[in-house]
Amino acid sequence: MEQTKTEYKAESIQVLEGLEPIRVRPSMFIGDTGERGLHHLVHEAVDNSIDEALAGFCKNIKVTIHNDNSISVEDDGRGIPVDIHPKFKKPAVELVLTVLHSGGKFEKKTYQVSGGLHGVGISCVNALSKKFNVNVKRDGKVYSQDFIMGKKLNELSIIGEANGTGTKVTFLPDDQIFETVEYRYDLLYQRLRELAFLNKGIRIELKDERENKEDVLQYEGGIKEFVEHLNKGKKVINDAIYFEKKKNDLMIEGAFQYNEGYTGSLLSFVNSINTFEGGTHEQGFRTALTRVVNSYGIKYNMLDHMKLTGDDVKEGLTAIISVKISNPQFEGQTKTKLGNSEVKGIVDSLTNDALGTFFEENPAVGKKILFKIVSAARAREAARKARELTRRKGLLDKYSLPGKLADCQEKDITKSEIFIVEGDSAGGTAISGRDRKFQAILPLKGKILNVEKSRLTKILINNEIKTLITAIGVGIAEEFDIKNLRYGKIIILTDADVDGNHISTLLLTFFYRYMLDLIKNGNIYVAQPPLYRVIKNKKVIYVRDDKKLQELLKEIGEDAVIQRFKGLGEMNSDQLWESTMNPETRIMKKITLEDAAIADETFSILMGDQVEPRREFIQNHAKEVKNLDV
Ligand code: 0RA
Repeated sequence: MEQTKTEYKAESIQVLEGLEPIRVRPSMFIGDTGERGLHHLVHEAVDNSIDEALAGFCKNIKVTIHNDNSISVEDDGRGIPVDIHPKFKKPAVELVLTVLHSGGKFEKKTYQVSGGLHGVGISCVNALSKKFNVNVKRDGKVYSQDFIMGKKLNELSIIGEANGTGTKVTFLPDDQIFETVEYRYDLLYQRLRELAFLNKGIRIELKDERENKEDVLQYEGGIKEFVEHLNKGKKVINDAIYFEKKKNDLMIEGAFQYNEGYTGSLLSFVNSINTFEGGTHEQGFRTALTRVVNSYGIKYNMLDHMKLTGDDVKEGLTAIISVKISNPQFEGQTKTKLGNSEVKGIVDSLTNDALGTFFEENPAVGKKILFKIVSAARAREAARKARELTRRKGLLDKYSLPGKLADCQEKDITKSEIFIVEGDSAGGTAISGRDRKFQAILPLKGKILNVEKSRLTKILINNEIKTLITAIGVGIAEEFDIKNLRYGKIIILTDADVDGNHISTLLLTFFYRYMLDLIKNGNIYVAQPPLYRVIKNKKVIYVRDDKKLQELLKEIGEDAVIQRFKGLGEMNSDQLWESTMNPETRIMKKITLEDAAIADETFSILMGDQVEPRREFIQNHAKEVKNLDV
């Protein structure tokens, strides 16, 4: 007995050497092997250069997407050391690239980007690449070494003379590992711009050789410019306020600006990582800001015995806080919540000092901001009364489920789902196509209210929104309670065209602004209805977009019969079921906080009050939005 057990053990245990574990379980290191993971490789490489820049040795970073979807990341830092490591008898650069987590051993960096998602090291990029080359300029020489799937192909050698210093890595992601190996300019642009905002002065060049496109990202104003950028589509109340403070190991920068809108957004970062789930730094900032405006309001007799709450302060506020600390503890579902308890008090006191001083020195600005917050407080009181009235009339509770809702039989929310469908006719198709055991359908008429432009009082009288709130069951704003959720999956189903996109953006913005916990909890999905139905030899294949259609036709031949759906309305109920609703065969996009935040930003620009940013956005994205009809 004992004998068998031992034998079994010995045979089944594999010793994973070097970078092998990364190739065996890539998702453990880079999150997933889809588009997100693919782009993560670039971020991983860029983070190393950013660290070098934060240490004060590098100013320029260049990211290039080559024709074959390989990537180069080049910087003008000191260059990864090439001298022979005394213990391992190999050049340091080779160790950095072939040993997991070896980078930090050479030098203790102050604010190293290391944490939840990032910081797994450049060796990870090497392990997941079909080809990898490193080029180091140091001591007047150019050194080079190549790798394949994380294993060295040759020894480090000198290939020429160098002017200056720096590091360049070039890698081709392994198509055996990744589901897609095609890079998206817009995704890289988004993150690199964020990094450029967060690390003022650093110049990041992004270049796409596939289509001769390039951008230079450099912001001397740092997060102050970031806030101004986020407020671009909005009427602002004050010039962006910026502060920067240091205490012990912690450095904090904050920037904020009020606009005339009714929603607010606070973005927070720790060592350049977006802490979507918040944490102690956010708590410290909120507490301090609320305290400062309350005491300012009391001092200048502006409060009328009211107490301003965090929600009042947030209305119309666009704020960014960025902290850099040496030992971040990341928590939460997606490891994007800062846990360090000591940070709350430090950020609170630093923010308190900085803002207290600002408000005293700039009384005119202070008063303008106070007026805005006091009016938010009054509106909140009015909304509370309106909500109470609506509730007394029973309009938002489950006894008045909307007539349009085709409910399901299932009460267990781990099994039930609701489709929010654009338009009555598509709604009808979905009702006949669904499995009524666990699928509920709620047809919405046309576009829902733009929540960006209205206060809660007005939002609550809008019929489509009332219907939505009642059907989902969780309530809104202060009354939100996820315990009352009626369906585990809330699925947005709209046409696969620009109007449909617009409607899902409106819905996502609503969820982002008023039912954020549903997004955090992973309850929100976007269905992916097909644009084409292709039949070949009696086999039916549904295709989501033109690109996929071209790929498919290449594969199966041009002679297939192709049906194009102009909208959901053109599908019959069986087709809708098999292509979009059947859990066995459908593909859905699960919405993350990151998606929602991007939707929110795009939305502010597209739906905001000002014309100029909208025009600029449409020009910049002309290719992606060529059918846009706003
Ligand atoms: C360790 C030590 C030194 C530089 C670096 C790492 C370094 C790594 C990367 C990765 C991408 N770009 C980089 N630039 C620098 C400093 C060695 C010295 O003292 O010169």
